[in-house]
Amino acid sequence: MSIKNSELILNPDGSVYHLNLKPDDISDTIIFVGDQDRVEKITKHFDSIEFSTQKREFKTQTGYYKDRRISVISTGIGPDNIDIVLNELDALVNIDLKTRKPKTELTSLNIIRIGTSGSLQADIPVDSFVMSTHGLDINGMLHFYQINGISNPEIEDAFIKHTNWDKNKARPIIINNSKYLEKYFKSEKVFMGMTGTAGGFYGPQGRVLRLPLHDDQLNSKLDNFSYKEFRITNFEMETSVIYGLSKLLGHEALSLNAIIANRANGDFSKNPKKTVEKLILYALERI
Ligand code: R1P
Repeated sequence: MSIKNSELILNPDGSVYHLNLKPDDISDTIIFVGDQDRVEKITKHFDSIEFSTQKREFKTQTGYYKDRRISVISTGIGPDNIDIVLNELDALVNIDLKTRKPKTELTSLNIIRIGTSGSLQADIPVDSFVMSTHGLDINGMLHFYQINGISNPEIEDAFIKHTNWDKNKARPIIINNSKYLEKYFKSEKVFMGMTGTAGGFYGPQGRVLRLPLHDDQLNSKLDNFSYKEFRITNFEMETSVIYGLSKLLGHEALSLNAIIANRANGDFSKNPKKTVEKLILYALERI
């Protein structure tokens, strides 16, 4: 059965609906950034750029860094955008866009997120790097898929108990990174830990401007959660869904985070651009 036009939407030129991409436009190694202006901060280090496009916040460039063909794509902000980006990238490699049928031989993409994030731990300072060993999903998007078997119920149960998690909120899900990618990017320069992925920037990450929070203790409960060797190191808005959808679709994914704020002691980086640039170079050297 072919996938209907309303479900897999293609533009008149045959590209996928939001990303504006055709299969040949992308590499199987893809760097995700949030900010569309960060795409060129990465590709300025490339030896050549063969393809560029942009639709809305989704900007893509593909080119060569040394002998590696790499695509860089901006995902914008939040789990909802990752749903679009990962499903459309997967369609580019794993669905025949002419017959609109899934391919029998599947391609696995290598996805590396280079993001910014706030540390939740006083000992993980601004301007450091965190590699997400797990994504702690507290935004609920993944519950719309069949997620049995991709998560860590034992750690999730400990987290639910520790935080007295409200049953009206989606059950937290904890998903592992790609161990295959981890070994290329791990070093003494990088902190390792669980990354909380929220579905918003203010209330969902415990920031109060004018609205009171449902649970004003949630951030401190996240700070002091520990289970075996696991603790929650940082907060952002994409990692858990990148990990979750990648596991479901058969792709390898790893999230690297430049720590630009420290929520435990209130610090903010004096030069976040420099920290992001350092993380970009760190990632490119190892890709
Ligand atoms: C919020 O300001 C955004 O910054 C962080 C969050 O995850 C969210 O997307 O990451 P990026 O810098 O990668 O966008």
